[in-house]
Amino acid sequence: MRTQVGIIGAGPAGLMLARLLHLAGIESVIIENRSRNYIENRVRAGLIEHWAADLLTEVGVGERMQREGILHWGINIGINGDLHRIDFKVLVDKRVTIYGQQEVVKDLVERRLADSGPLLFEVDGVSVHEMTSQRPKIRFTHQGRAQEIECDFIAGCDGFHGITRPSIPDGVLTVFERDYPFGWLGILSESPPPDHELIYSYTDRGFALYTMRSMSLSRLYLQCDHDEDIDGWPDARIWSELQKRLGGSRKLAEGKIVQKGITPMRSFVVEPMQHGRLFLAGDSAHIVPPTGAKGMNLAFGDVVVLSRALEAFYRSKRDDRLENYSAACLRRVWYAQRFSWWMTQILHRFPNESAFDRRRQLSDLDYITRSQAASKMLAEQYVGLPLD
Ligand code: RFL
Ligand code: PHB
Repeated sequence: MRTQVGIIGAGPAGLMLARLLHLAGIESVIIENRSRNYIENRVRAGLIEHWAADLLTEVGVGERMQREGILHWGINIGINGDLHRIDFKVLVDKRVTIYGQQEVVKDLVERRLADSGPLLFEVDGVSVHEMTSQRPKIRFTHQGRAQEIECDFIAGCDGFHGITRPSIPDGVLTVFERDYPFGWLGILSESPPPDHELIYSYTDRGFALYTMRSMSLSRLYLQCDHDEDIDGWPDARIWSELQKRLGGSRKLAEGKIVQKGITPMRSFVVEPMQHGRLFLAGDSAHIVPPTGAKGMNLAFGDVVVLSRALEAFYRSKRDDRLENYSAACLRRVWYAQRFSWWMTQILHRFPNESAFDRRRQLSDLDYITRSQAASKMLAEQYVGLPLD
């Protein structure tokens, strides 16, 4: 096979990149190692920044999101049971959209198939070759047959556990990372959320987040130990802890738990996000803890930059934008890293924290809920900084 851009991974990054390239008249092939059913049902992110929701609409995949997504013009911060609202409408006149990542993936897959663009599921043994040549190659097996795609460029959109980042030779990438000594236990429950907007709840028992996929399906998270065994969390214990961490500020209806899992928390960036003609985008290049709701949005940001650079290359043979890809992404990436780290560190309990640390967190929370300048700083970053 021969194509202009070989895309590894059909997550938000790979699928959006393929759509943007299609609109620019650039061919691509996407390969994905999971099944269509698997990627369309994987429960992950649920919050889309202002500009990213506009992007989905502009590229022609926003129709169902506009019907089924829920617009939020603010969030609540709970401080030991006292709720404080941060009003995005008043502060920055922007909103976020609640719409599941797997719904975004379904819409993008459907669009890709309507575009008649190649999208191969359940590929195996993927490897990349000759990254620094003019004709990099992707090898893999599909339906039992060995295949090779010869490309002009390769986009590594294969997530944090993918193969593209580790294929870059030693010494090229610098890693910046931080692990957090806790995780999030997340559930999906067939019950209404406690509020029509999100509640980020700081409590002496640890952090909890109350969000939703719809007004009858709640997505609820509890801070837990990083090595916690899910079997130690029967449903009754989860509900009891969620009730306590809401601190009576709202009524929490309990329902049937339809999904349950533990997510580790990590901050991670590699620099640069490119090597020769291989470009990393989304989680393959960086991970944020979910507290700031930035991961999927960052993935979209990267592929917008990459598609513009590829368009400049094919339209006018300019490679300066490709050369500058990493630098152009990293400013946004680091803003999101800092924001996600900051939200994480003001809201969670840490194993070796002192009484001083707890007072400092409370003071930070008090400041962001009382000072207009501070709440505007939070709002501006939460709804997402626009792309340049
Ligand atoms: P993905 O979604 O991981 O997609 C990568 C795809 O590549 C495939 N793959 C391969 N394909 C071919 N060959 C290989 N060798 C391959 N190896 C892997 C995978 O099967 C997969 O289909 O990465 P992408 O596209 O960069 O998208 C990133 C987002 O998925 C991620 O950042 C977000 O889910 C993070 N995140 C959130 N982001 C938000 O913007 N808002 C949120 O509210 C939010 N909440 C969350 C989150 C992530 C969470 N978890 C579970 C990590 C909440 C949670 C709990
Ligand atoms: C989610 O809807 O899953 C979600 C929302 C906000 C976050 C993290 C996760 O900060």
